[in-house]
Amino acid sequence: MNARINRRVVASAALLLAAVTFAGHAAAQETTLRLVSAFAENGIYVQRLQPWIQKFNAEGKGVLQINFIGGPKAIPPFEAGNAVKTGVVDIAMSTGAFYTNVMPEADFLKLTQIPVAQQRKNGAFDAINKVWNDKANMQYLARMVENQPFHLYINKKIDKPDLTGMKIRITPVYRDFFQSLNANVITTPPGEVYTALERGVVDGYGWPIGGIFDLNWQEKTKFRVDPGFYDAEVSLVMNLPAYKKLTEPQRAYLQKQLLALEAENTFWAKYTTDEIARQEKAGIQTIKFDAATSKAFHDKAYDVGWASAMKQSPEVATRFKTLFAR
Ligand code: 173
Repeated sequence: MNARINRRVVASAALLLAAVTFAGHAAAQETTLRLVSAFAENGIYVQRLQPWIQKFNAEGKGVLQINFIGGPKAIPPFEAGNAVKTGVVDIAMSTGAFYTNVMPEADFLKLTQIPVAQQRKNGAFDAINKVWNDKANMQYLARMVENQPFHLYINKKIDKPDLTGMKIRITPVYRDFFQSLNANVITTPPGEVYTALERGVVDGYGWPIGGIFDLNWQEKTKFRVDPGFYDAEVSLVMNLPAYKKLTEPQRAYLQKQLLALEAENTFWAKYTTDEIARQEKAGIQTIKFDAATSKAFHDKAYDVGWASAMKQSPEVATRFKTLFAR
């Protein structure tokens, strides 16, 4: 009798212990990743990111969570890449041009001419990740902006692609191209563009087709030069050790949400149409060249961009060039 009770007590104690251990284990399995944005919190990119994070956290309870730390007020935009590389944060939403201080190859992603869905199929995505892993200690997670060509916005009228005597705000995206058009260039993060325009420190700036209203630049912008060139790349990048530390279910969950994020990229085509109309309504005039000059302008952007890439990192640029081509 006693022996039987004892056995039962022992059995239920063991069960309880197992349950507690399991619960403890399950709780330990939930990981929270710290995410920063190199772009403004009120801007379109963070606007697109926020609902994704909400869904991510709602569906990822007990598995994986994301804690949005903040934008440029939390971290200077040109430091977000280093913060990911060193593990100060787990994930950044940034663009390669903002972390050329980690590796020059980061800025090559503006040269892709195929959608990210196709990059995943043709090997470009894996090739990018190999470089990001090896040189930046990063996992390249997902590209959340595409179909957003860059443009030159200026306050002085030009009738040919010659920027002699003009000061243009840039990031590494535009440096070689605008210099090849004789511009004087000044690098600033987006947060300094408005003041630079207001004070006449610059006569213009580079930016994608969408988003100039986010920081009120339309107030200080007279002309947009067409055509656009390259494709604005905004992506999520993750500290590689943090990525490797994820369990198999966590990584599968992350991957599922990343692919869902990229599937939303159809948004950008309509956004472009809307932003063009909005710019026109705001009184921004379009400067267009004749067909031959437009083609030469566009071609020159890519020629100069790839020549610069080849100079900075010939082996990687060679590999990327075929994989990024249409
Ligand atoms: O102009 C910029 O600040 C820049 O390089 C960029 C890159 C991607 C998206 C938006 C802006």
